[in-house]
Amino acid sequence: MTPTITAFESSPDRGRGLARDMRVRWALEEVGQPYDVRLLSFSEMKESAHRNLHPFGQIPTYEEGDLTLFESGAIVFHIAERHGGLLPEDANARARAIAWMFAALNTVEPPIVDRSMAVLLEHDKSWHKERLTILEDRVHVRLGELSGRLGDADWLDDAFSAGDLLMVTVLRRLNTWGVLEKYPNLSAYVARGEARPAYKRAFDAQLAVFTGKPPTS
Ligand SMILES: N[C@@H](CCC(=O)N[C@@H](CS)C(=O)NCC(=O)O)C(=O)O
Repeated sequence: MTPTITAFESSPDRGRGLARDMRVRWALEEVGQPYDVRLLSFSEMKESAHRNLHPFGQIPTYEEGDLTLFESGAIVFHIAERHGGLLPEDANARARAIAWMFAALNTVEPPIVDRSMAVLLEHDKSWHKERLTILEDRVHVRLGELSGRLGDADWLDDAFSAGDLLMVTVLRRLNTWGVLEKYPNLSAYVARGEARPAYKRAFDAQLAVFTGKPPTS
């Protein structure tokens, strides 16, 4: 059965891979599962038809037969469980890859999102500069720790996994700040993720929504 995901009809980044349907698209491309996309306007996301699928009125969602999921991490995990290629077979390696999925979403993404939200929504406040310094310091702490752990490895725990997929998409949220350049191994890590054919197909498909041109790959 072909799953259907939801995505922005009109995205703040104009389809440059930051909206969280990108994670789901990438996971589906990695496992070779075709999918359909239903595009939603901001107002449609808040209507009851969509809230029945997503209690918080957001994207992405995932529908497959009588299963409906929300939360990009849960959706990527579901895809990784149902198909080979995104989680190792070995039980301990699999558990570690899942730990990295949680780390990406629970430990690394929150300070990055806090900083982006401050830039977007609080730039006119008198305390903005002071708060931004605090938030940026928190991001640097996490990046330093992650960089130290990755070292010169290609991926976080041996082979590429759903943990890397989520971590790369989380780190890409820093693109507009340019801070990743200070962590050459993390920049190279993100570039390795972006170089994967499945990533490129997912990126092209998301971008095509905004350019109106069909994906090239
Ligand atoms: N934790 C959720 C976050 C979902 C989320 O923030 N989605 C954004 C797009 S990337 C959204 O729908 N924003 C519009 C809104 O919240 O009204 C996930 O990972 O799926």
